[in-house]
Amino acid sequence: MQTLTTQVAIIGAGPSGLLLGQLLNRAGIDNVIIERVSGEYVLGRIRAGILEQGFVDLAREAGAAYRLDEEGAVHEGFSIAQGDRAHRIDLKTLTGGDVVVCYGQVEVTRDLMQLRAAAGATTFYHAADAKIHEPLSANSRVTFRYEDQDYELVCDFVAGCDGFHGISRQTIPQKLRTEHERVYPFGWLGVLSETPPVADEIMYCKSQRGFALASMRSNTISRYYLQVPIDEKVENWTDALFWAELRRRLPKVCADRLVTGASIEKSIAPLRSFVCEEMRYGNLFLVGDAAHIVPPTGAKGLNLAASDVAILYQALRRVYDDDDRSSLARYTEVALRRVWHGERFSWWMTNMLHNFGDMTVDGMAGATFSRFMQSQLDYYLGSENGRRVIAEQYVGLPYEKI
Ligand code: RFL
Ligand code: PHB
Repeated sequence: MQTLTTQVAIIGAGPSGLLLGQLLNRAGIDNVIIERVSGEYVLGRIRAGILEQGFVDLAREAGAAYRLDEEGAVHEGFSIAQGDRAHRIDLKTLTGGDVVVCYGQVEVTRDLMQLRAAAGATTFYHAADAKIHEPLSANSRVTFRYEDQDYELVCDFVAGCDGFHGISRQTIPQKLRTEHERVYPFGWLGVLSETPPVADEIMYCKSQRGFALASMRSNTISRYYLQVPIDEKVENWTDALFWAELRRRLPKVCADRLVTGASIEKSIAPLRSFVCEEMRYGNLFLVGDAAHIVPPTGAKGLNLAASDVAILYQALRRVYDDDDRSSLARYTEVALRRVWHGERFSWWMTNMLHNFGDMTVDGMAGATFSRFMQSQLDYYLGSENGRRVIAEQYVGLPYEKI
Protein backbone atom coordinates (compact mmCIF):
# COMPACT_ATOMS: atom_id res chain seq x y z
CA MET A 1 0.00 0.00 0.00
CA GLN A 2 1.43 3.36 -1.02
CA THR A 3 0.38 6.28 1.20
CA LEU A 4 -0.05 9.83 -0.12
CA THR A 5 -1.22 12.94 1.72
CA THR A 6 -3.21 15.92 0.50
CA GLN A 7 -5.58 18.56 1.84
CA VAL A 8 -8.56 17.86 -0.43
CA ALA A 9 -9.14 14.50 -2.15
CA ILE A 10 -11.41 14.99 -5.16
CA ILE A 11 -13.24 11.99 -6.60
CA GLY A 12 -14.15 12.49 -10.27
CA ALA A 13 -12.49 14.55 -13.03
CA GLY A 14 -15.68 15.84 -14.65
CA PRO A 15 -16.29 19.59 -14.72
CA SER A 16 -17.11 19.75 -10.97
CA GLY A 17 -13.91 18.04 -9.84
CA LEU A 18 -11.65 19.85 -12.30
CA LEU A 19 -13.11 23.30 -11.57
CA LEU A 20 -12.84 22.81 -7.81
CA GLY A 21 -9.30 21.51 -8.25
CA GLN A 22 -8.31 24.53 -10.34
CA LEU A 23 -9.75 27.03 -7.83
CA LEU A 24 -7.98 25.25 -4.96
CA ASN A 25 -4.68 25.17 -6.89
CA ARG A 26 -4.87 28.94 -7.38
CA ALA A 27 -5.47 29.38 -3.64
CA GLY A 28 -2.50 27.18 -2.76
CA ILE A 29 -4.69 24.40 -1.33
CA ASP A 30 -3.24 21.01 -2.23
CA ASN A 31 -5.57 18.52 -3.92
CA VAL A 32 -5.46 15.18 -5.73
CA ILE A 33 -8.08 13.98 -8.24
CA ILE A 34 -9.02 10.32 -8.61
CA GLU A 35 -10.91 9.45 -11.82
CA ARG A 36 -12.24 6.03 -12.79
CA VAL A 37 -11.92 6.35 -16.58
CA SER A 38 -9.39 7.96 -18.96
CA GLY A 39 -9.19 11.65 -19.80
CA GLU A 40 -10.11 10.85 -23.43
CA TYR A 41 -13.23 9.04 -22.26
CA VAL A 42 -14.29 12.04 -20.16
CA LEU A 43 -13.81 14.28 -23.21
CA GLY A 44 -15.90 11.94 -25.37
CA ARG A 45 -19.05 12.59 -23.34
CA ILE A 46 -20.98 15.26 -25.23
CA ARG A 47 -23.22 17.06 -22.75
CA ALA A 48 -23.98 20.64 -21.81
CA GLY A 49 -23.70 23.64 -24.08
CA ILE A 50 -25.15 26.62 -22.22
CA LEU A 51 -23.31 28.46 -19.46
CA GLU A 52 -24.85 31.00 -17.10
CA GLN A 53 -23.01 34.23 -16.27
CA GLY A 54 -22.28 32.79 -12.81
CA PHE A 55 -20.43 29.90 -14.41
CA VAL A 56 -18.43 32.24 -16.65
CA ASP A 57 -17.50 34.46 -13.67
CA LEU A 58 -16.33 31.43 -11.67
CA ALA A 59 -14.29 30.13 -14.61
CA ARG A 60 -12.67 33.59 -14.83
CA GLU A 61 -11.88 33.52 -11.11
CA ALA A 62 -10.29 30.12 -11.69
CA GLY A 63 -8.18 31.56 -14.54
CA ALA A 64 -9.91 29.06 -16.82
CA ALA A 65 -11.88 31.37 -19.11
CA TYR A 66 -9.17 32.42 -21.57
CA ARG A 67 -10.63 30.33 -24.43
CA LEU A 68 -14.25 30.58 -23.24
CA ASP A 69 -14.02 34.38 -23.40
CA GLU A 70 -12.49 34.17 -26.88
CA GLU A 71 -14.61 31.45 -28.48
CA GLY A 72 -17.81 31.23 -26.41
CA ALA A 73 -20.80 32.71 -28.25
CA VAL A 74 -22.91 35.16 -26.28
CA HIS A 75 -26.62 34.39 -26.70
CA GLU A 76 -28.91 37.32 -25.94
CA GLY A 77 -32.05 35.24 -26.37
CA PHE A 78 -33.54 31.89 -27.32
CA SER A 79 -36.86 30.71 -28.75
CA ILE A 80 -39.69 28.48 -27.71
CA ALA A 81 -41.64 27.23 -30.72
CA GLN A 82 -45.11 25.75 -30.66
CA GLY A 83 -45.75 24.06 -33.96
CA ASP A 84 -44.80 26.62 -36.62
CA ARG A 85 -44.88 29.66 -34.33
CA ALA A 86 -41.68 30.68 -32.50
CA HIS A 87 -41.71 33.01 -29.47
CA ARG A 88 -38.43 34.73 -28.70
CA ILE A 89 -37.32 35.05 -25.09
CA ASP A 90 -35.21 38.20 -25.21
CA LEU A 91 -32.94 37.41 -22.27
CA LYS A 92 -30.97 40.63 -22.40
CA THR A 93 -33.94 43.00 -22.51
CA LEU A 94 -36.17 41.05 -20.14
CA THR A 95 -33.48 40.70 -17.45
CA GLY A 96 -31.92 44.14 -17.86
CA GLY A 97 -28.69 42.94 -19.43
CA ASP A 98 -28.09 39.27 -18.60
CA VAL A 99 -27.16 36.72 -21.27
CA VAL A 100 -25.90 33.12 -21.51
CA VAL A 101 -22.82 31.78 -23.28
CA CYS A 102 -22.79 28.84 -25.67
CA TYR A 103 -19.56 26.88 -25.07
CA GLY A 104 -19.48 23.10 -24.82
CA GLN A 105 -18.86 21.19 -21.61
CA VAL A 106 -16.22 19.22 -23.52
CA GLU A 107 -14.29 22.45 -24.13
CA VAL A 108 -14.67 23.58 -20.50
CA THR A 109 -13.29 20.18 -19.44
CA ARG A 110 -10.45 20.28 -21.96
CA ASP A 111 -9.36 23.76 -20.78
CA LEU A 112 -9.42 22.68 -17.12
CA MET A 113 -7.48 19.49 -17.91
CA GLN A 114 -4.78 21.49 -19.68
CA LEU A 115 -4.48 23.96 -16.80
CA ARG A 116 -4.23 21.10 -14.31
CA ALA A 117 -1.51 19.39 -16.33
CA ALA A 118 0.41 22.69 -16.66
CA ALA A 119 0.19 23.28 -12.89
CA GLY A 120 1.64 19.83 -12.29
CA ALA A 121 -1.28 18.88 -10.00
CA THR A 122 -1.79 15.15 -9.42
CA THR A 123 -4.62 13.31 -11.19
CA PHE A 124 -4.98 9.52 -11.21
CA TYR A 125 -6.95 8.50 -14.31
CA HIS A 126 -8.02 4.82 -14.56
CA ALA A 127 -8.20 4.63 -10.75
CA ALA A 128 -10.30 1.62 -9.68
CA ASP A 129 -12.26 0.77 -6.52
CA ALA A 130 -12.23 4.20 -4.90
CA LYS A 131 -13.53 4.01 -1.33
CA ILE A 132 -13.96 6.73 1.28
CA HIS A 133 -12.96 5.79 4.83
CA GLU A 134 -13.83 7.41 8.15
CA PRO A 135 -15.31 10.67 6.84
CA LEU A 136 -16.42 11.48 10.39
CA SER A 137 -12.95 11.27 11.95
CA ALA A 138 -9.66 13.16 11.69
CA ASN A 139 -8.37 10.06 9.93
CA SER A 140 -10.33 10.51 6.68
CA ARG A 141 -8.81 8.89 3.61
CA VAL A 142 -9.59 7.50 0.18
CA THR A 143 -8.23 4.18 -1.04
CA PHE A 144 -8.04 3.08 -4.68
CA ARG A 145 -6.10 0.85 -7.09
CA TYR A 146 -3.94 2.32 -9.81
CA GLU A 147 -1.73 0.31 -12.19
CA ASP A 148 -1.93 -2.82 -9.97
CA GLN A 149 -0.85 -0.88 -6.92
CA ASP A 150 -3.00 -0.12 -3.85
CA TYR A 151 -3.06 3.53 -2.76
CA GLU A 152 -4.21 5.30 0.36
CA LEU A 153 -4.78 9.05 0.11
CA VAL A 154 -4.87 10.66 3.54
CA CYS A 155 -6.76 13.99 3.47
CA ASP A 156 -8.58 16.68 5.45
CA PHE A 157 -11.64 16.69 3.17
CA VAL A 158 -13.17 14.62 0.38
CA ALA A 159 -15.07 16.32 -2.46
CA GLY A 160 -17.45 13.77 -4.01
CA CYS A 161 -17.56 15.03 -7.62
CA ASP A 162 -18.22 11.59 -9.09
CA GLY A 163 -21.57 12.11 -10.80
CA PHE A 164 -24.89 10.34 -10.34
CA HIS A 165 -23.45 6.79 -10.46
CA GLY A 166 -20.42 7.48 -8.24
CA ILE A 167 -19.60 6.06 -4.83
CA SER A 168 -19.57 9.25 -2.76
CA ARG A 169 -23.31 9.58 -2.24
CA GLN A 170 -23.55 5.88 -1.27
CA THR A 171 -20.96 6.54 1.47
CA ILE A 172 -23.54 8.64 3.35
CA PRO A 173 -25.61 6.16 5.41
CA GLN A 174 -29.06 5.67 3.88
CA LYS A 175 -30.85 6.80 7.04
CA LEU A 176 -29.10 10.18 6.92
CA ARG A 177 -30.11 11.06 3.37
CA THR A 178 -33.52 11.83 1.94
CA GLU A 179 -33.65 11.27 -1.81
CA HIS A 180 -36.27 12.90 -4.03
CA GLU A 181 -36.68 11.49 -7.51
CA ARG A 182 -38.85 11.71 -10.58
CA VAL A 183 -37.98 9.59 -13.60
CA TYR A 184 -39.65 10.84 -16.79
CA PRO A 185 -41.15 8.38 -19.24
CA PHE A 186 -38.88 9.54 -22.06
CA GLY A 187 -35.26 10.29 -22.95
CA TRP A 188 -33.42 12.63 -25.29
CA LEU A 189 -31.78 11.25 -28.40
CA GLY A 190 -28.89 13.63 -29.17
CA VAL A 191 -26.95 14.09 -32.41
CA LEU A 192 -23.82 16.18 -32.95
CA SER A 193 -23.05 16.98 -36.58
CA GLU A 194 -20.70 19.12 -38.58
CA THR A 195 -23.46 21.18 -40.17
CA PRO A 196 -24.38 24.86 -39.75
CA PRO A 197 -27.06 25.32 -37.06
CA VAL A 198 -30.61 25.82 -38.25
CA ALA A 199 -30.92 29.12 -36.31
CA ASP A 200 -28.58 31.66 -34.67
CA GLU A 201 -30.13 31.02 -31.26
CA ILE A 202 -31.25 27.92 -29.41
CA MET A 203 -34.77 26.76 -30.13
CA TYR A 204 -36.94 24.60 -27.85
CA CYS A 205 -39.72 23.08 -29.96
CA LYS A 206 -43.00 21.72 -28.65
CA SER A 207 -44.80 19.63 -31.25
CA GLN A 208 -47.53 17.01 -31.53
CA ARG A 209 -44.84 14.42 -32.33
CA GLY A 210 -42.81 15.26 -29.23
CA PHE A 211 -40.22 17.77 -28.11
CA ALA A 212 -37.12 18.73 -30.13
CA LEU A 213 -34.21 21.03 -29.34
CA ALA A 214 -32.04 22.77 -31.90
CA SER A 215 -28.74 23.83 -30.37
CA MET A 216 -25.16 24.29 -31.50
CA ARG A 217 -21.50 24.33 -30.55
CA SER A 218 -20.31 26.81 -33.21
CA ASN A 219 -21.25 28.25 -36.61
CA THR A 220 -20.31 24.94 -38.18
CA ILE A 221 -21.36 22.39 -35.53
CA SER A 222 -24.97 21.66 -34.59
CA ARG A 223 -26.41 19.78 -31.63
CA TYR A 224 -29.97 18.48 -31.90
CA TYR A 225 -32.16 16.43 -29.56
CA LEU A 226 -35.43 14.53 -29.97
CA GLN A 227 -37.77 13.33 -27.23
CA VAL A 228 -37.92 9.51 -27.56
CA PRO A 229 -39.60 6.80 -25.46
CA ILE A 230 -37.57 5.76 -22.42
CA ASP A 231 -36.89 2.26 -23.82
CA GLU A 232 -35.78 3.48 -27.27
CA LYS A 233 -32.48 2.08 -28.60
CA VAL A 234 -29.98 4.35 -30.32
CA GLU A 235 -29.31 1.56 -32.90
CA ASN A 236 -32.85 2.05 -34.17
CA TRP A 237 -32.00 5.56 -35.34
CA THR A 238 -30.09 5.92 -38.58
CA ASP A 239 -29.01 9.47 -39.39
CA ALA A 240 -31.67 9.61 -42.11
CA LEU A 241 -34.43 8.69 -39.63
CA PHE A 242 -33.17 11.26 -37.15
CA TRP A 243 -33.15 14.12 -39.67
CA ALA A 244 -36.57 13.17 -41.03
CA GLU A 245 -38.11 13.18 -37.55
CA LEU A 246 -36.35 16.42 -36.55
CA ARG A 247 -37.69 18.10 -39.67
CA ARG A 248 -41.24 17.15 -38.67
CA ARG A 249 -40.84 18.70 -35.21
CA LEU A 250 -39.20 22.02 -36.21
CA PRO A 251 -41.24 25.07 -37.28
CA LYS A 252 -41.65 24.92 -41.06
CA VAL A 253 -39.32 27.86 -41.83
CA CYS A 254 -36.55 26.10 -39.91
CA ALA A 255 -37.31 22.66 -41.32
CA ASP A 256 -36.97 24.13 -44.83
CA ARG A 257 -33.46 25.43 -44.16
CA LEU A 258 -32.18 22.48 -42.08
CA VAL A 259 -28.81 21.30 -43.33
CA THR A 260 -28.18 17.62 -42.62
CA GLY A 261 -24.99 15.57 -42.59
CA ALA A 262 -23.29 12.59 -40.96
CA SER A 263 -23.60 12.42 -37.18
CA ILE A 264 -20.35 12.69 -35.20
CA GLU A 265 -22.02 11.43 -32.03
CA LYS A 266 -25.42 9.93 -31.26
CA SER A 267 -26.65 8.87 -27.83
CA ILE A 268 -29.73 8.67 -25.62
CA ALA A 269 -29.90 10.28 -22.17
CA PRO A 270 -32.70 9.43 -19.73
CA LEU A 271 -34.51 12.36 -18.07
CA ARG A 272 -34.59 12.52 -14.30
CA SER A 273 -35.12 14.99 -11.46
CA PHE A 274 -33.15 13.91 -8.38
CA VAL A 275 -32.01 15.59 -5.18
CA CYS A 276 -30.12 14.04 -2.27
CA GLU A 277 -30.99 16.07 0.78
CA GLU A 278 -27.79 15.94 2.71
CA MET A 279 -24.78 16.97 0.75
CA ARG A 280 -22.35 16.64 3.65
CA TYR A 281 -21.27 13.76 5.83
CA GLY A 282 -18.46 14.83 8.16
CA ASN A 283 -15.49 15.63 5.94
CA LEU A 284 -17.24 14.42 2.77
CA PHE A 285 -19.04 16.96 0.55
CA LEU A 286 -21.14 16.01 -2.49
CA VAL A 287 -20.81 18.32 -5.49
CA GLY A 288 -22.77 18.51 -8.78
CA ASP A 289 -24.42 15.46 -10.33
CA ALA A 290 -23.31 13.32 -7.35
CA ALA A 291 -26.00 15.11 -5.33
CA HIS A 292 -28.58 16.22 -7.89
CA ILE A 293 -29.78 15.65 -11.45
CA VAL A 294 -32.08 17.80 -13.56
CA PRO A 295 -33.70 17.00 -16.91
CA PRO A 296 -31.68 19.02 -19.49
CA THR A 297 -34.68 21.13 -20.63
CA GLY A 298 -33.58 24.12 -18.54
CA ALA A 299 -29.82 23.81 -19.33
CA LYS A 300 -29.13 23.80 -15.61
CA GLY A 301 -27.10 20.65 -14.67
CA LEU A 302 -23.59 21.95 -15.22
CA ASN A 303 -24.57 25.37 -13.93
CA LEU A 304 -25.82 23.92 -10.64
CA ALA A 305 -22.60 21.92 -10.36
CA ALA A 306 -20.70 25.22 -10.66
CA SER A 307 -22.69 26.90 -7.88
CA ASP A 308 -21.93 23.94 -5.57
CA VAL A 309 -18.25 24.31 -6.44
CA ALA A 310 -18.35 28.05 -5.67
CA ILE A 311 -19.91 27.44 -2.25
CA LEU A 312 -17.58 24.59 -1.25
CA TYR A 313 -14.58 26.56 -2.47
CA GLN A 314 -15.53 29.56 -0.28
CA ALA A 315 -16.04 27.31 2.74
CA LEU A 316 -12.64 25.62 2.22
CA ARG A 317 -10.91 28.99 1.83
CA ARG A 318 -12.33 29.99 5.23
CA VAL A 319 -10.93 26.81 6.77
CA TYR A 320 -7.42 27.20 5.34
CA ASP A 321 -7.12 31.01 5.28
CA ASP A 322 -8.92 31.93 8.51
CA ASP A 323 -9.01 28.66 10.47
CA ASP A 324 -12.82 29.04 10.50
CA ARG A 325 -14.81 25.82 10.02
CA SER A 326 -18.25 27.35 10.68
CA SER A 327 -19.25 27.73 6.99
CA LEU A 328 -18.84 24.00 6.39
CA ALA A 329 -21.97 23.41 8.45
CA ARG A 330 -23.99 25.64 6.08
CA TYR A 331 -22.88 23.95 2.84
CA THR A 332 -25.93 21.72 2.38
CA GLU A 333 -28.43 24.44 3.23
CA VAL A 334 -26.93 27.11 0.96
CA ALA A 335 -26.21 24.76 -1.95
CA LEU A 336 -29.64 23.12 -1.87
CA ARG A 337 -31.49 26.43 -1.90
CA ARG A 338 -30.16 27.19 -5.38
CA VAL A 339 -30.41 23.56 -6.46
CA TRP A 340 -34.15 23.42 -5.72
CA HIS A 341 -34.74 26.55 -7.83
CA GLY A 342 -32.94 24.86 -10.73
CA GLU A 343 -34.85 21.63 -10.13
CA ARG A 344 -38.18 23.42 -10.15
CA PHE A 345 -37.39 25.36 -13.34
CA SER A 346 -36.13 22.26 -15.16
CA TRP A 347 -39.16 20.19 -14.08
CA TRP A 348 -41.53 22.99 -15.14
CA MET A 349 -39.93 23.47 -18.56
CA THR A 350 -39.90 19.69 -19.09
CA ASN A 351 -43.59 19.38 -18.23
CA MET A 352 -44.61 22.30 -20.45
CA LEU A 353 -42.60 21.33 -23.53
CA HIS A 354 -42.77 17.53 -23.75
CA ASN A 355 -45.56 15.35 -25.03
CA PHE A 356 -46.75 12.95 -22.32
CA GLY A 357 -49.23 11.30 -24.73
CA ASP A 358 -51.81 9.22 -22.91
CA MET A 359 -49.58 8.50 -19.91
CA THR A 360 -51.03 9.23 -16.48
CA VAL A 361 -49.13 12.17 -14.94
CA ASP A 362 -49.52 13.40 -11.37
CA GLY A 363 -52.61 11.23 -11.01
CA MET A 364 -54.43 12.66 -14.04
CA ALA A 365 -55.02 11.44 -17.57
CA GLY A 366 -52.33 12.52 -20.07
CA ALA A 367 -54.89 14.49 -22.09
CA THR A 368 -55.88 16.51 -19.02
CA PHE A 369 -52.26 17.11 -17.99
CA SER A 370 -51.38 18.28 -21.49
CA ARG A 371 -54.28 20.82 -21.45
CA PHE A 372 -52.97 22.28 -18.17
CA MET A 373 -49.46 22.48 -19.60
CA GLN A 374 -50.61 24.00 -22.87
CA SER A 375 -52.54 26.68 -21.01
CA GLN A 376 -49.57 27.34 -18.76
CA LEU A 377 -47.21 27.73 -21.74
CA ASP A 378 -49.66 30.00 -23.60
CA TYR A 379 -50.06 32.15 -20.51
CA TYR A 380 -46.33 32.60 -19.88
CA LEU A 381 -45.38 33.13 -23.53
CA GLY A 382 -48.28 35.51 -24.07
CA SER A 383 -47.24 38.06 -21.47
CA GLU A 384 -44.05 40.05 -21.01
CA ASN A 385 -44.07 39.26 -17.31
CA GLY A 386 -44.37 35.57 -18.14
CA ARG A 387 -41.45 35.70 -20.56
CA ARG A 388 -39.46 37.59 -17.91
CA VAL A 389 -40.07 34.79 -15.39
CA ILE A 390 -38.60 32.33 -17.89
CA ALA A 391 -35.70 34.64 -18.81
CA GLU A 392 -34.71 35.39 -15.22
CA GLN A 393 -34.38 31.70 -14.43
CA TYR A 394 -32.74 30.74 -17.73
CA VAL A 395 -29.85 33.19 -17.22
CA GLY A 396 -29.47 31.81 -13.68
CA LEU A 397 -30.39 33.07 -10.23
CA PRO A 398 -27.63 34.83 -8.27
CA TYR A 399 -25.06 32.85 -6.28
CA GLU A 400 -25.48 33.13 -2.52
CA LYS A 401 -22.39 33.80 -0.40
CA ILE A 402 -21.84 31.27 2.35
P1 RFL B 1 -19.93 14.22 -14.30
O1 RFL B 1 -19.73 15.04 -15.53
O2 RFL B 1 -20.84 13.04 -14.38
O3 RFL B 1 -18.49 13.75 -13.82
C1 RFL B 1 -18.31 12.79 -12.81
C2 RFL B 1 -16.97 12.13 -13.00
O4 RFL B 1 -16.77 11.19 -11.92
C3 RFL B 1 -16.22 9.99 -12.45
N1 RFL B 1 -16.53 8.87 -11.54
C4 RFL B 1 -15.63 8.31 -10.71
N2 RFL B 1 -14.33 8.56 -10.49
C5 RFL B 1 -13.69 7.80 -9.59
N3 RFL B 1 -14.27 6.77 -8.90
C6 RFL B 1 -15.58 6.50 -9.08
N4 RFL B 1 -16.17 5.50 -8.41
C7 RFL B 1 -16.32 7.27 -10.03
N5 RFL B 1 -17.60 7.26 -10.45
C8 RFL B 1 -17.72 8.24 -11.37
C9 RFL B 1 -16.89 9.86 -13.82
O5 RFL B 1 -16.13 9.01 -14.69
C10 RFL B 1 -16.90 11.30 -14.28
O6 RFL B 1 -15.75 11.67 -15.01
O7 RFL B 1 -20.46 15.10 -13.08
P2 RFL B 1 -20.13 16.66 -12.72
O8 RFL B 1 -18.65 16.93 -12.82
O9 RFL B 1 -20.86 16.95 -11.47
O10 RFL B 1 -20.76 17.50 -13.92
C11 RFL B 1 -22.15 17.56 -14.14
C12 RFL B 1 -22.47 17.77 -15.62
O11 RFL B 1 -21.76 16.81 -16.37
C13 RFL B 1 -23.98 17.68 -15.92
O12 RFL B 1 -24.73 18.29 -14.90
C14 RFL B 1 -24.35 18.38 -17.24
O13 RFL B 1 -23.75 17.74 -18.33
C15 RFL B 1 -25.87 18.39 -17.44
N6 RFL B 1 -26.28 18.92 -18.75
C16 RFL B 1 -26.37 20.28 -18.95
N7 RFL B 1 -26.03 21.14 -17.97
C17 RFL B 1 -26.06 22.50 -18.21
O14 RFL B 1 -25.77 23.27 -17.26
N8 RFL B 1 -26.40 23.03 -19.43
C18 RFL B 1 -26.74 22.23 -20.48
O15 RFL B 1 -26.97 22.74 -21.57
C19 RFL B 1 -26.77 20.80 -20.25
N9 RFL B 1 -27.09 19.94 -21.24
C20 RFL B 1 -26.61 18.03 -19.78
C21 RFL B 1 -27.03 18.58 -21.04
C22 RFL B 1 -26.54 16.65 -19.62
C23 RFL B 1 -26.89 15.79 -20.66
N10 RFL B 1 -26.80 14.39 -20.44
C24 RFL B 1 -26.16 13.50 -21.33
C25 RFL B 1 -27.13 13.86 -19.14
C26 RFL B 1 -27.37 17.74 -22.08
C27 RFL B 1 -27.34 16.35 -21.88
C28 RFL B 1 -27.79 15.49 -23.04
C1 PHB C 1 -26.92 21.57 -25.66
O1 PHB C 1 -26.50 22.37 -26.49
O2 PHB C 1 -26.42 20.43 -25.53
C2 PHB C 1 -28.07 21.93 -24.80
C3 PHB C 1 -28.57 23.24 -24.85
C4 PHB C 1 -29.67 23.56 -24.06
C5 PHB C 1 -30.23 22.61 -23.24
C6 PHB C 1 -29.73 21.32 -23.18
C7 PHB C 1 -28.64 20.97 -23.97
O3 PHB C 1 -31.32 22.94 -22.49
